This record gives sequence, structure tokens and C-alpha cells, in this order.
Amino acid sequence: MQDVRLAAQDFRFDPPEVRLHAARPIRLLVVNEGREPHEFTSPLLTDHQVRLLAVEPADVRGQGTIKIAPGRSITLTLLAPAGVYLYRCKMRGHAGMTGTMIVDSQADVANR
Ligand SMILES: [Cu+2]
Repeated sequence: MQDVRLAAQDFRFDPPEVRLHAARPIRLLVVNEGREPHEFTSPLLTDHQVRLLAVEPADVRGQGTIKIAPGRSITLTLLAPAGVYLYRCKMRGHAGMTGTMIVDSQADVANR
């Protein structure tokens, strides 16, 4: 399991870039550390090649955009093929809240 913590702050994601291996499941925790509500929207939520193994809270499953209130968090456990996946907050005035998840198969090859 690869654990990643993303902080949604007013008004950026920290870190703005994460690199992961394609071979192992990813547990992505997104915490809203700001005073404003934020959103997490990403192809990770909608791409049919990404396997969403678990979603907390469960009622956000199936949403392409997940709203996160201040102080709250979501956890996505997923298996993603190699690729580049953007994540961002689409709320008005939050245009700077973007980030990139790079899922790399090379690390997988190196571990064999
Ligand atoms: Cu935001």
C-alpha cells in the first residue's frame, strides 16, 4: 500500500505533485486544512481503468467531484494504471488549486 496525504489549503493543494508506482494500491487521504470548503475532482474518480477499491465516506462513491468541508477528509483506495492524473478544486476563485499525480510503471519494472 502506498499512502499519500494531500492537504487542501486556502488555496492550494499540498503537495502539488505526487509520484507513485503503478503496481501497488494507493491510499489517498485528502484533508481540508482550510477555512473554506474545497472540492476534489480528478479523472481518478471517473476513469474506467482506475479501480476504486474503497471510498470513505461511502456515500461519495460515484461522484466525479467530491466536496470536502473544512476539517473533513476523504480517503480513496485505488489501483491506477501508469499515467498522469490531474486533481483540482473547481470552486469559484480556487483556480490555483491544481495538482498532478504521476503513476509510473518504471518503478514496478525496477522492483522485479
Ligand atoms: Cu478549493
